[in-house]
Amino acid sequence: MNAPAGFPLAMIDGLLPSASRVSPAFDAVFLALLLTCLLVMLALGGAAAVFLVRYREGSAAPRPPLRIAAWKFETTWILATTAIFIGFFFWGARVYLRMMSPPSGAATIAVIGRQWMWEARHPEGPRELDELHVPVNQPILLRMTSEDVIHSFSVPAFRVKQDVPPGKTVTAWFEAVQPGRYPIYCDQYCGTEHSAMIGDVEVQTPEEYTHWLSRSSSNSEAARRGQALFVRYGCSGCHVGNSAVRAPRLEGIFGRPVPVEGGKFLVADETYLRDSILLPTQHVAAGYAALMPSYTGIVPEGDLLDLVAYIQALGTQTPPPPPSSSPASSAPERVSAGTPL
Ligand code: HEC
Ligand SMILES: [Cu+2]
Repeated sequence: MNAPAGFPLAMIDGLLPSASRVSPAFDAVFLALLLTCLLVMLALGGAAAVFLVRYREGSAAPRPPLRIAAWKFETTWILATTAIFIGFFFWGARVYLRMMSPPSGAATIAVIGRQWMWEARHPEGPRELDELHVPVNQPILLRMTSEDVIHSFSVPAFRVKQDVPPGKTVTAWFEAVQPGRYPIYCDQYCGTEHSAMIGDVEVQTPEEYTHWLSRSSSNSEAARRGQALFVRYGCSGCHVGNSAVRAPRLEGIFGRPVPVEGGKFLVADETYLRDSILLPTQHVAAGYAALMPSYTGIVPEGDLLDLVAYIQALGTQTPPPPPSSSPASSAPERVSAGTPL
């Protein structure tokens, strides 16, 4: 990975990649503090061990009176260590303040923590789950909230860790200096699947990022149109939570194998979704009656693409719990609520 200058820092880098603008400064304080404490510990422990043996009761070691006054020795020792550790305080505070003050011109991305995923919303439109695409060498300001309990957004490679409590917006910033993938963790125990609340930051070159952004923006626009069409063509009447007709939920099916009549599994890719809409009797979802009407000649090609984009966007969601028996009237709202597009 990207090794910062100097031996001890490179050593840390071998254990933990350092990929942000502030991480060398962070590592320098951390390592200097660690080494100083280690030296002090060895010196004190060593002296204690030597004195224990040498001046044990009955030993022949000479015990002449001290040649300097004890208070001089002790004052020097106390002042010197105090100065060193106060020095550490100011050094650490400087790095901390730098980490807490986003540079002007940082690009803002909203991050939402919820049990158990990280959602990122880019101001240009795209949303992503458990992934965060950012351009290299560009300061990024994260404005973070939680929808339920305390989470903690952590990217060790960037030396970023920020608790995200509900009912509050907190910020963190970083500037990635090396393209690559770096793990995101939730660092605050937040329930059963806390350990699964992980993801990746994908640091891209500016060209790759622009490309990703435009592709995702057009996808997300298509999905937004698709969401409206899903209601307009009446799909939501059957496919949403508590409808009268029993139809499969479409969240989470994209890209996954779905069971069809006859004991087979088919991957729900674009072709499968297209066929399901135009020729629903061709592959009937296992366990469901073939009640879905054919939309051949009803849904034009462009709308079909948007509907598929919508189902694809639903695909990143975890499937909802099985439908309960409450009234169907609230059905259309349930589609739009919490649907990342
Ligand atoms: C009258 C109710 C009804 C309507 C309206 C309806 N569907 Fe369906 N849909 C079903 C049923 C029932 C199934 C399961 C049986 C089957 O596969 O034919 C199904 C299956 C599907 C599948 C395959 C799911 C899987 O798990 O294999 C997709 C995709 C789908 N519908 C999309 C749509 C879209 C998009 C629309 C609107 C353009 C729509 N449906 C309108 C009832 C409906
Ligand atoms: Cu969490």
